[in-house]
Amino acid sequence: MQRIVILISGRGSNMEAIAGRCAEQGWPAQVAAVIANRPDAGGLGWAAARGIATAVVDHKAYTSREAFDAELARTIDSFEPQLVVLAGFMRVLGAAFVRHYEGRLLNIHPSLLPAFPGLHTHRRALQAGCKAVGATVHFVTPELDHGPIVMQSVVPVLPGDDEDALSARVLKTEHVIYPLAVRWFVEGKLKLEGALVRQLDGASQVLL
Ligand code: NHR
Ligand code: GAR
Repeated sequence: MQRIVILISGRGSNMEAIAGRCAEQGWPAQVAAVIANRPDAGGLGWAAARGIATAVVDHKAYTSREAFDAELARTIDSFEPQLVVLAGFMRVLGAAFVRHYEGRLLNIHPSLLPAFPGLHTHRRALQAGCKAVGATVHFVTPELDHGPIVMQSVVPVLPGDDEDALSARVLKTEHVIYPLAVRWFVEGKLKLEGALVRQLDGASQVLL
C-alpha cells in the first residue's frame, strides 16, 4: 500500500475528490495524512471526520521560508509518503524542499500552463480575452508552475463569465483530472521523460 500526503490551504475540494476516489476505487494507496499551512483550512475537518491524520504547520509561526519548508518536510516525512500532492496549497516552496520530493510531488494549477502561472489566473485569463481555459496537473519543480505536465482539462469561456463562474467551471474538471493523475502515479503508469510525462497505457492526457 502506497502512502499519499495531501497539502492544503483552504476548503480542500480537490483533496476530497482524491481521497474519495482512492477509497471508492480501491487504489493501491491510502491518504496517510492531510497537512495544512493554515489552522483554519476547511478541509482539515473533512479529513479528520474520515479518520485521516491531520497536521498544521502554520507558516506564520516561522521567521523564514526555509524554516517553514524544513518543518513542513519533517512533518510530511513522518508519514513516509511515496507521493505528496499539493491541492490548493498556497505557499511557494523553496528549491531545497522541492528537490527533496523530486519526481513525487504533484500540483494542480487552475490554468492551461504555461499560460498564467502564479496567482489570479482566472482574472488574468478573462482580461486576456481567452476563449478557452482549464487546469493543469504537473510535477513540481523549483520554478513555479513550470514542471512537467501530467494532464490538462479544457473548458470554454462563455459570454458574461466572471471570475467565480469561470473558476467553478474549471474546478469541476479539476475534480476529474487530479484523481486520475494521482491514480496513474500510484499505479506506476506515469513515466517522466525529461520535461515530458508519458502515460504508459496510452490513455489521453487531456480532458476536453
Ligand atoms: N512551489 C514551487 N517551487 N513550484 C511550484 O510549481 C509550486 C510551488 C508551491 C505552490 C501551487 C501554486 C499554483 O499552482 C504551488 C506550486 C502559491 C503561490 C503564491 O504566490 C503561487 C503559486 C501557487 C501557490 N503564494 C504566496 C506566497 O508568498 C502566498 C499567497 C497566499 O498565501 O494566499 O507564497 O499556482
Ligand atoms: C483550485 O482551483 C486549485 O486549482 C487552486 O486553488 C483551488 C483550490 O481549491 N490552486 C491554486 O490556485 C494554486 N495556486 P480546493 O481547496 O477546493 O481544492
